[in-house]
Amino acid sequence: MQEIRRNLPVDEQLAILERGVVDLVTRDDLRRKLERSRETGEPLRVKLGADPTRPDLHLGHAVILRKMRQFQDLGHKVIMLIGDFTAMIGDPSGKSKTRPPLTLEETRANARSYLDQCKLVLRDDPEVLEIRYNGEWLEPMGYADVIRLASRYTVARIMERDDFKKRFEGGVPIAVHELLYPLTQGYDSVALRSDVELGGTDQLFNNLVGRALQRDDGQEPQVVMTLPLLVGLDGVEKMSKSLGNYIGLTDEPHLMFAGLMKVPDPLLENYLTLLTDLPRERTLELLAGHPVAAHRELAREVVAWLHPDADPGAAEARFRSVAKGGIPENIPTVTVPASELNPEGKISMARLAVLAGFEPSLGAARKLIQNRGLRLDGEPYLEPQGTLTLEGGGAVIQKGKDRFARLVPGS
Ligand code: TYR
Repeated sequence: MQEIRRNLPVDEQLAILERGVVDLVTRDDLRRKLERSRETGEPLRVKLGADPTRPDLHLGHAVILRKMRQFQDLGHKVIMLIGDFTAMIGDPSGKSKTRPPLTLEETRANARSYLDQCKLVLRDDPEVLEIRYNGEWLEPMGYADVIRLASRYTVARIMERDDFKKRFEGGVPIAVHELLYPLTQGYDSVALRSDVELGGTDQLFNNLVGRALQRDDGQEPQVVMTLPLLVGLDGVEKMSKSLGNYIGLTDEPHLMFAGLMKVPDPLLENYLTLLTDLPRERTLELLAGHPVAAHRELAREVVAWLHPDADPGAAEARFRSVAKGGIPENIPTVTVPASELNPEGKISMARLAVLAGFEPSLGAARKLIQNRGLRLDGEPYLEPQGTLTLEGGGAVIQKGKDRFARLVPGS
């Protein structure tokens, strides 16, 4: 792992930190804080908050985590703030309706998986990583404290926020606790004395509230830095698990490679800037050349970054053989017990797809076949009710482009 480079000249730090950034409030404040940190040797405290409302991260999250990592690489301290308390309120940012609340157990389990995945990108070193939970200061607050917090901001300013305005004007209910969310997030910055807060562009409003509350509290206001929301593989919507247009942070190397080869051409520049360290000149050179070469370099860079221990050529080799219609080596083997066979020694293809873990139920498996999503030994398989006799060598079934299983008869 690269050494931490502390106390670089401020201009060099700014050049690294400003890459890919959308909003920076304000650049002068950041410069001043970096200058002071160089004089005192005191690192900046850089906050990123996350409500553990879902367990899996994707490349969209990686964009912001990379920025956190850049701060760490320069010797600054990043604070991963887990919003175990705020997750119960639910951030209304960008939402058109009230979110259902989560239980404490759900948020705890999500938080564990979340932190494990963050460490794929961040340095797991207490000198540059602090992990905190906002329940620590929010849970003990009493009613009087909450009223005092609420008195520090006006309804007019809260209603300046676009999503609240739209809901209000459209007659869609806004519960009062949702109005408190930005204040709560801002109060976290007061509690943590953060120097910088990072977030996606959807967090600009919330993070500016933090600036105001810190100022009100006599602290120096935090710098607010936002990064673009990565557009997903559909080329339209922001990357999100629920829209299915995502590449997971823990996807296997060959799946990640295949996903990155599918990035729509107009998004290449964005992905190359936000997810690799390639110098600007190299990015421009790639964009001027053939898009397949640009995709390949993007895929190589990202796979090498997130799977540093994997064989760098293997993901690509597997991707190529699958792209040519081949069947890769090293696919999982599933043994089909004799008890699964009917009296004629046959088994339904739908059942095989379930045994291979492609689908959760027979109904879903039949639908997969109906939608032409299943292949048998490389050929499309089109009979939802079809059956098969498993010979000694077994059969290879395939879902979509990249999922395979070899099925062999058991005893
Ligand atoms: N509101 C942020 C989000 O939904 C998460 C967050 C929570 C950020 C608390 C900061 C904070 O103090 O992504």
